[in-house]
Amino acid sequence: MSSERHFPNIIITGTPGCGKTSHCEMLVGMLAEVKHFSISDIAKERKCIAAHDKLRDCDIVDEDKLLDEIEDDLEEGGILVDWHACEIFPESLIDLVVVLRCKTDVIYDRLTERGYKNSKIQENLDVEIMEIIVEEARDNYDSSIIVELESNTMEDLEQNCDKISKWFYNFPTNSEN
Ligand code: DAT
Repeated sequence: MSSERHFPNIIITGTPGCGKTSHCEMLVGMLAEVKHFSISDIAKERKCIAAHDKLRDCDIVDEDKLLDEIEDDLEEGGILVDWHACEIFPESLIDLVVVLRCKTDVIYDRLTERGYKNSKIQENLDVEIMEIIVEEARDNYDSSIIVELESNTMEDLEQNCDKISKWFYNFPTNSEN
């Protein structure tokens, strides 16, 4: 955790469909000081797409370029990073990593509604079942800054955002998740 930043940087991560964007949007409404950085949007806007993976039907982000683009903002603080991966962001610039967790039937329904094809839904269900994103967080950040939160219901969403906003305002004195 850095004592230089006035406001913390928080990664909101998790399997696609788990509610990252919904959490960030609710938090933006609750916390006047935060900026929502949707990494997939920023990568497109700032031309950080290295290629398109046809098989998986997803963009491959040039992670070094992307990090160069947003590093100054992260140094200032108050950023909500919204992405399904977390490892590219240096630990020195991150104060909290929230990994959203979802029941597989809930993710299945959300991704079906989004129009994903079956193979892409299955791939994402595997990511959730195998806890790939939690493992990635554990491999890259101190366990004291990682928190897993359930995101199955609207009640979960509201409670999670309450927790995160309390933590946000207690920063930097609060090292507890
Ligand atoms: P992500 O950004 O992780 O891909 P999202 O925020 O776009 O996910 O959410 C996908 C859909 O699920 C969207 O229709 C909103 C809904 N949703 C997200 N979190 C939820 C929650 N905790 N309870 C109910 N619906 C939720």
